Amino acid sequence: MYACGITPYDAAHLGHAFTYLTFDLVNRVWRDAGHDVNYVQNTTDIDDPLLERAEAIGVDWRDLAHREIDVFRDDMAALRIIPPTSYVGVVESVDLISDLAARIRDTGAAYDLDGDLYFSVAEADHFGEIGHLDRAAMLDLFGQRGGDPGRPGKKDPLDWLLWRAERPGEPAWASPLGRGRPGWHIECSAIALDRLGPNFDLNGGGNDLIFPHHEMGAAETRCITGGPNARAHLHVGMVGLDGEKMSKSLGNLVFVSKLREQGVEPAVIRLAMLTHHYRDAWEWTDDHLPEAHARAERWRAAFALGAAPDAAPLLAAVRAALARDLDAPAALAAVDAWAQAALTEGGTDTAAPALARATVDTLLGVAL
Ligand code: 5CA
Ligand code: ZN
Repeated sequence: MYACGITPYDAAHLGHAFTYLTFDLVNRVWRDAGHDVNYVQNTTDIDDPLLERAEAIGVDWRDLAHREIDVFRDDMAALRIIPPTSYVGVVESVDLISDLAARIRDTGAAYDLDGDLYFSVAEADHFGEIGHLDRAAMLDLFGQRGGDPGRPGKKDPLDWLLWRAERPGEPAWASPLGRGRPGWHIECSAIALDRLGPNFDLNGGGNDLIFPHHEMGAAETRCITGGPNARAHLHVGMVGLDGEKMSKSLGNLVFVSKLREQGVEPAVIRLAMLTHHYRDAWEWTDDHLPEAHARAERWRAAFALGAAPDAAPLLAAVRAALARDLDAPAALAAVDAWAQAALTEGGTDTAAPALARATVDTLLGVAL
């Protein structure tokens, strides 16, 4: 599977954490089913927002990226998110990416605009297969999410950048397309195709990436392979704060690293996020942490008992809940019910507390 990774210009917030928690649940479910999971995640270590932030704070863009990548990986480890098999940066993949852009150009699906290379949406068969949006919605989102619908000279406002020719003061790399740097979508198409091949099992990220990122990425891959890039897509609901999507550009953020600094146990942060189904949009509120803390304490008390009710049905219930479209809230409810019974009615199974703890640890990633 492939999950779109961070653009490392600011620390990981709870929205990012929720997205990677979701992919972690997929990873755990697949591993539990006996699969060998090849999980690839990119890092957008060169892009406009990174360059803009680096310039604004007077830091070299490479140093900013390295610093934020370190914080992100440390936060993910603390949250017990199993690392991807490979993290792949854009900077280290420029050859791969420019090669794919050149192959697309050679099919005739892309054109030159003042030295920049654009994918012509008119050449994209099946365009709309990922997001199923109408043209007005596409235009609107393209303008909001890094696209350039208004650039003069394009054949269609929805045509998108594959390769950006060198500009004064911007980093650039030599390529068959001349010196420059990659557009956004092509980085994920190229890295996924190289590491996972065509039609891999699962592609995804937050649902803010459905359009344009995953739509345009799928079109790039289809242009070369003639088929879909992935068998399925998974898109995670947006985490919000105070009525808005939590986003680096809006600045309404709750950082995982800040919560950790304040002494919040990572397992409690993870439990708080698990109370939401991955598809749903939800808001971070102040009651999340005390509720998750109370749940962690109840579960801990039950795991510490010398005997409890049989936990084999609990293991089966957690597996079944996750198998039903990763229903984490239902999995928590099953553990709650077992813990409640263990604490109030007791039980005679001396192996049960350890089995329940291992279930929660292994399948939900919550170590208590
Ligand atoms: N580097 C690109 C993907 S190639 C990017 O979108 N980076 S990001 O740093 O903006 O986001 C990293 C991941 O977190 C993406 O999968 C994105 O969809 C997800 N994400 C961003 N904000 C939120 C949010 N508020 N709630 C849930 N997921 C989010
Ligand atoms: Zn991506």
